[in-house]
Amino acid sequence: DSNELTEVLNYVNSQQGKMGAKGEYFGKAKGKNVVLVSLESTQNFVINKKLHGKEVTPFLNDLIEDSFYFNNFYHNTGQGKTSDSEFIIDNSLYGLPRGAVFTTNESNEYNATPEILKDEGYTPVSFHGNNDSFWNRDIMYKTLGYEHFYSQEEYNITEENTVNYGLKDIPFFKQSMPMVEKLEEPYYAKFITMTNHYPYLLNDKDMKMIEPANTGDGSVDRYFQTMRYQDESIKKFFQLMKEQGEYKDTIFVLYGDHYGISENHNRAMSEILNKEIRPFEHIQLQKVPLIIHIPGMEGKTMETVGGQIDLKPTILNLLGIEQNNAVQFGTDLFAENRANMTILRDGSVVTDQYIYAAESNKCYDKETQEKINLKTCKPLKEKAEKELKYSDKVVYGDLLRYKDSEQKEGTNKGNQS
Ligand code: GP9
Ligand code: MN
Repeated sequence: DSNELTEVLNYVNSQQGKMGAKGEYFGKAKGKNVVLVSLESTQNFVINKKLHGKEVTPFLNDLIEDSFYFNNFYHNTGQGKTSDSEFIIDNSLYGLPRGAVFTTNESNEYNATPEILKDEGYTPVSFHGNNDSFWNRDIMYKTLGYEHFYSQEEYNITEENTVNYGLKDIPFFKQSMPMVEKLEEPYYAKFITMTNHYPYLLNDKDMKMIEPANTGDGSVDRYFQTMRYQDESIKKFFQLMKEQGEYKDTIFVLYGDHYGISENHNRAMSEILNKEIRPFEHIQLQKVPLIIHIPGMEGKTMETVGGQIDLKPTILNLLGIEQNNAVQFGTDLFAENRANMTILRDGSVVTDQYIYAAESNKCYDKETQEKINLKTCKPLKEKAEKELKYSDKVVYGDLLRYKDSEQKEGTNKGNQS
């Protein structure tokens, strides 16, 4: 009931930086288009990685130089994979401990970024070359406030331009451009890539721009090829955005949606990384890249520890949209007083100093990378349990329906003061 909502709000309010924390970039991208690019299965270890003497992500490596690049950024997803990342990013709530919130709680009341931005005059849309009902997106997107979903039916799909789940990334971006042209500005447009998806297939020889790795584990070996292909597609997308005159009025938020290489491939991964994969490394492998590119702004590597949960307040703050009394678990990644940490869906925690690995119940010192007394991680473990429980309460109890319209007004229109 509404008392439960108050309890959650009190918790969120009591946590460092959780609510209302603002970074120095507040309002710096006011009125700009927002382009989100979901990088399928893209883990951070590929950034600046060389294989056979060649960069795996040459375009992203260059882009990072002119962007805010967060090198301690984690996915917070669970079983809902891509759909969890979408949910977390738009709501600053966690996905569920089991299943996908996109399919189990699609009629809840939310206060998602697309809905908030629509009230600010934005056009919120999503682009993806798979059928619209995958992950229940057709239903959930309406709930979250997307105005339109450009899915499979709106693309020209042939046998030649598809692989695995659907349209390949290069034709995906190319065919999206005329649809982007028609969007009323400013827009909030999400592009969900797909080619770098397990089991990492490319049917066209020309698209294999790098030799596979040679661990003998086929999916790990091919991962670098589909990753290299994805990088090329992003490069082409940026070129097209420039050619079409969209680029300079737009901020770009590129992020990895979740891990691509599971624990089943630890043997091959230890070969790739040249070290044993202990729980410490396993957690570090949950890092995904976050690149925030604002044309005309200088690049900077950001060390702050964060996750997808932080993107909603980060984006809204860049746009100068104030959040009052928002039920959200993330903090503006640019805020100096934010708690330097993130919580993974399995209850693991990463801070600037420690890693708590929930599955194995182990505590590590980040600097020495050595296991330390579990007691040190106990407060982190407890905080994670509490926070995940509160988030789950919001979703299972559909608590946002108790947020009265007055409160909602305050959330949405706070920048008018
Ligand atoms: C499917 C694509 C992949 O449309 O988003 O989903 P995933 O399996 O990564 O959750
Ligand atoms: Mn995915």
